Amino acid sequence: MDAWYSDHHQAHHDQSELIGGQLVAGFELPLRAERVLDAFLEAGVGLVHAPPDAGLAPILAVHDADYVDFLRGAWDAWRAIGYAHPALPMVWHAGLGLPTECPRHIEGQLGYYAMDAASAIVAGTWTAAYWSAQCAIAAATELVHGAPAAFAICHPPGHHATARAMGGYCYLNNAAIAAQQLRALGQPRVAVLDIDYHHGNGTQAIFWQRDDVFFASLHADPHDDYPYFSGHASERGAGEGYGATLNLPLPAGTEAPEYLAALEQALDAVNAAGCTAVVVSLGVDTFERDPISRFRLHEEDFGEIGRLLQRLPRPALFVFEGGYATDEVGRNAVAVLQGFEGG
Ligand code: Q9C
Ligand code: ZN
Repeated sequence: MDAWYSDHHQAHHDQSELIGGQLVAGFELPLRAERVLDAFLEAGVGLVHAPPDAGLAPILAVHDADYVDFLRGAWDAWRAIGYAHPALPMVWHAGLGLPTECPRHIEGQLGYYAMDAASAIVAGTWTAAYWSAQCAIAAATELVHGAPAAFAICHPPGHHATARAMGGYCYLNNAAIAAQQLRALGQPRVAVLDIDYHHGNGTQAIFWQRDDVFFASLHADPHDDYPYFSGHASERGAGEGYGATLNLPLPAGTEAPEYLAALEQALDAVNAAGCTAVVVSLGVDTFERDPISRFRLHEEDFGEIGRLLQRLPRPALFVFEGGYATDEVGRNAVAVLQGFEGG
């Protein structure tokens, strides 16, 4: 399979992150995508293309226009009041129990459009997020033209971003944009299978009330891990979308046998849902030495995951999400693709 990668992703760098109350250099580095690109080329999986510019329309098919305007202008507004460090939200309206309006001040807007303080905005964030989404859009478009599989080497990642909020290192939901693009180009029912360590809350929320996109996710039990407020097994979707969401939370310390059994359950559900195309949110932060996660998958388990994914419908689009063990992230992500292709 071929991959899509844009050098513009490097513009999103030097974000800060609050860990245990301390502002530290973030885990979410451009180096991660570079390692994935290197491993993809080294393994000879396929060609790598730079995405063409498909414009804002496929992004606006998923995200609200006011949120997109905020993302585009946030850094300049932050700079204009004299701040030079990465922009982080510090005030939220959650729990106030009153209706609200979008603030005019950038500090208020940051909280209005964020679910957490894990997604700093720096000078190049919009450029990088835009081109990350373009990688997913280009790969989805390629699938519609007949390729059985493709890989979008997205950075920054996307699956925590909702239609109108950033969070969890994510700004634009690349997987959701790709799934919507597949729908727009004629696929009647699309699945999103999310195998990142963290629940894909953004993707779930975007398709929560829809029956035409089936969402299945394996992730850390949200009672104990980020994003905390979604990903419980009881969440099944609503309205038309009731039954088109499947959550399989797993405990801290989960190893390959339990993980692969849950993956088989998700694959059964995707196949039973009669989907004609699939987007895989490919996070490899399930790795035993991932610095922010608590599953215990070994290097060789990623190939096995890929082999199990052969049961997915075609075409299949892999969208890179999390994975923070920088020495192994490339090999682990590419091992899934190689397993999928029968290697
Ligand atoms: N103690 C993705 O993998 N903070 N995002 C976690 C851990 C946010 C992860 C704190 C993690 C976001 C795409
Ligand atoms: Zn993750």
